[in-house]
Amino acid sequence: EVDGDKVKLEKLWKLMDTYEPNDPESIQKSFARHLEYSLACTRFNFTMEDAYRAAGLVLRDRLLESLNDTNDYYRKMDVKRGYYLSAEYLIGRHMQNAIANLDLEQPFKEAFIGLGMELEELFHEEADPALGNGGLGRLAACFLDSMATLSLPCWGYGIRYSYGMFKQEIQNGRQVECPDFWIGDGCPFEIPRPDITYPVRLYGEVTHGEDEKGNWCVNWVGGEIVQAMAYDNPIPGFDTYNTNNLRLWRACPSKEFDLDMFSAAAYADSVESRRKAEDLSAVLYPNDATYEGKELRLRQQYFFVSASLQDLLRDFIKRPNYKWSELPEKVAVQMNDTHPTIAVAEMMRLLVDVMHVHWEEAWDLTTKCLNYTNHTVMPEALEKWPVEMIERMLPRHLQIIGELNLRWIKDLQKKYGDHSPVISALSIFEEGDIKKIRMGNLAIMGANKVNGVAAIHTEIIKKETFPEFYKYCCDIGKPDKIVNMTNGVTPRRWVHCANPALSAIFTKYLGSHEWLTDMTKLKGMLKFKEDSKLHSEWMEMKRECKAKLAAFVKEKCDLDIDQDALIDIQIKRIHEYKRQLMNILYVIHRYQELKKKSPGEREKTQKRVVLIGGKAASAYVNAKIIIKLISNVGKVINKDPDTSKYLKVAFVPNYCVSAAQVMIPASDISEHISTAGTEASGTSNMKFVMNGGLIVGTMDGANIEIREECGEDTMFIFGCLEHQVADIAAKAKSGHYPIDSRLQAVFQAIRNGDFSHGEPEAQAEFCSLVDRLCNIQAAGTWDGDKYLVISDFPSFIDAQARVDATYADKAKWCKLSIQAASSMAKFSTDRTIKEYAEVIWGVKPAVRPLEDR
Ligand code: 73E
Repeated sequence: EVDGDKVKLEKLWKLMDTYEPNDPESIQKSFARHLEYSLACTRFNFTMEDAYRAAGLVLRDRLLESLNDTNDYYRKMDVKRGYYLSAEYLIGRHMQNAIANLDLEQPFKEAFIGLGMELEELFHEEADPALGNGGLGRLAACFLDSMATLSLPCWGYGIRYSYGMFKQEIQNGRQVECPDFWIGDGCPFEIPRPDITYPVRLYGEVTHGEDEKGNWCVNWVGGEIVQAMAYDNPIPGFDTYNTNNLRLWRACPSKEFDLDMFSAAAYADSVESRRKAEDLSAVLYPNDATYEGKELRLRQQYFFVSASLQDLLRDFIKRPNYKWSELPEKVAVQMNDTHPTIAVAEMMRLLVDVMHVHWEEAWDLTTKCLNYTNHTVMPEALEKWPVEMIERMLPRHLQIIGELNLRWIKDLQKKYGDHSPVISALSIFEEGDIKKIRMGNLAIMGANKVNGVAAIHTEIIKKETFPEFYKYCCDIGKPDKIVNMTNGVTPRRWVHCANPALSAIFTKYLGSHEWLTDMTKLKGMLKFKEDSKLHSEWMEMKRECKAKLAAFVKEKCDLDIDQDALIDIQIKRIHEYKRQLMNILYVIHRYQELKKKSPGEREKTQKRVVLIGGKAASAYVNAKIIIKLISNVGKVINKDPDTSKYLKVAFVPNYCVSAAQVMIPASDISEHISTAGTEASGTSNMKFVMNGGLIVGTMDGANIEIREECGEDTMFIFGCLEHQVADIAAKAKSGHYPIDSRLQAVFQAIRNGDFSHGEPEAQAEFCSLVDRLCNIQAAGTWDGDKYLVISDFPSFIDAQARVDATYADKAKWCKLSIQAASSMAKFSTDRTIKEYAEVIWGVKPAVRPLEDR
């Protein structure tokens, strides 16, 4: 810090006694200044990208004022802080959202119109930061928006990957992954903080010694040290002066040079090893809901967890006269899935080894501060790291985990007897050829609260994923250690920004935009649900969205779509459990039915455009074949003159947040059709309904709760229920698994090569998909139709028929659309985050008043 006696702080202070003015002319001036002085362009010669960047800097100035003053306010009020630890944030583009949340829409629009520029054009210049895979990462981003909007003193911590989620290109119907260097020439919304760095050690060994006071202590020494450097991303709240922070860590070489190395011939090696440190935060692993035991991934996890905990503890001890016993009154940490759960051991290490807190007290503090969210019950996603790997990379943490487990097992033995089977299920260590550490068990043990992300999911966690834990919690009188926190989405991005026409309707009919921070206000729309004036405005809104979608599909797929058709969309990661395969099999069935009809009969059928989009993990063979099948089916159907007027299907490449913002508002129907009990929640289902789309869905994840809120008539439900799955699978194993004749006809067409375009490879792949579904008994183990596509297919056809019948009555459809969209209050992340803050974190709003600077 500068010397306050010498430097004229008061004078400096007075120079900035006001905030940057927000009238259109000041915005224009600020824009011109940034063009010239920040970007070194001239005011007469710049590109659209320069204009975007300069506009971004205009916003950044305002964000910084608010971020700094919010931080000062939180510090002054000495409030309890919440910290969200997530390996992923799928934030999407900043600019439009920042303008809306800073309440600058009007002046910005005027300012840029005055300069002859459309804001929309600027928005398109921005790269879409995709530092996440799918729902889990997007949820984290929506959470940040709600934390800021609710004026909660909460920060996000994560990794600043240089390469985000890959860009998906489709070449000859197949996915090709291209690197996404989203940073390009720099992101104007982030603030690099070279002054905020922490060392993170990896590998090395543990030795014992004495500290300065002669006390016995543990030292973790050697190995390599990487520096974590902070990049801050201001997160403005809507209708509040609070701006929170998303702090992302970038790996940099350590600051100290090994001078011996530099003087020797090893100079080049030394530089190379420093350069390698940067690999740590280079790339996001593109796996969603699956897990690979890759060493670099564990390094990434430890890297960001260690830096984040060091940062938040440093902030805690900056407070005058801090006491460790106060930590749980000042700090709550949320671990987003198992990815950051090494935090349990790292918190212990920092408290015990670095801060010299006694083990028992450190454990008490750790288990009071940390919380864990589980996002999936798919066994392949529950992380387990080989003990050998942890021992090499984090030797001290292995000791800590070993000690924690020892104490834990002793406690369990006292309760359940020495040889109870419960003990091996609850142990952090999994025995076997390769001994492993179960991160889920470590997380639950170290957490104050554990939560699922939808009602059905939380019940499955209790009964199936972690039944022994739940029983233990009940036995010690704490059944509410496991709680439900149903997911949500932010209405600011997903209604107001994505669908301005709908936002305007809500505001007009409700008389204010209060619904944007209190979605229960939307209930006020229900009294207009049969109002013919609203109907025509609502349909006009849909037409507008469909026109934007049509332009988008033309650009991305070179396909013309009929804007009067029913728009049917399935966009999400490609995964067998999400059953995109069932969707495309149905499209083939629909095509076959159309072909059977006379031209006159065809005239009477409902026109449909089916759009499917999503990325497949690069090593996920079946998911990639499904993409190819969808593309190929599209090629056949779209150019068939008998049917193309009535049915079109396309695979939309590179599904991402900005694509979602165009596609979701335009849908009539969207598909959320996972096998019951497999999709923890789903969140796009919520976005579609908020935009007036209806859902074809299974009784899975949040679909169940959406239906409860909106009414059974607004959802086209089909398929078996979660409790029926085991029975159907058991019957299938014993050979009873009938295939509907309509599905057999679809299989036959695929086997005939109707969609293979004479490509032998595709033909073999498509047959492999079909064979696998039909293979109900493979070598005694059931590896056939694991996700019950065959079993659910007939009721899926019925559901689609109900869709067509309902859509035929336009007024009825419109009424259901209004009814559903107006009943979605529960699915705002404002509600979700309020629950986290109240039930889990104990963090209260700290509303920053607007004072002169
Ligand atoms: O059902 C979604 C859920 O809506 C679930 O599959 C997803 O999380 C969403 C938000 O709660 C999810 N993603 C992952 N696990 N569950 C995951 C796992 C490993 C790597 C990346 C993502």
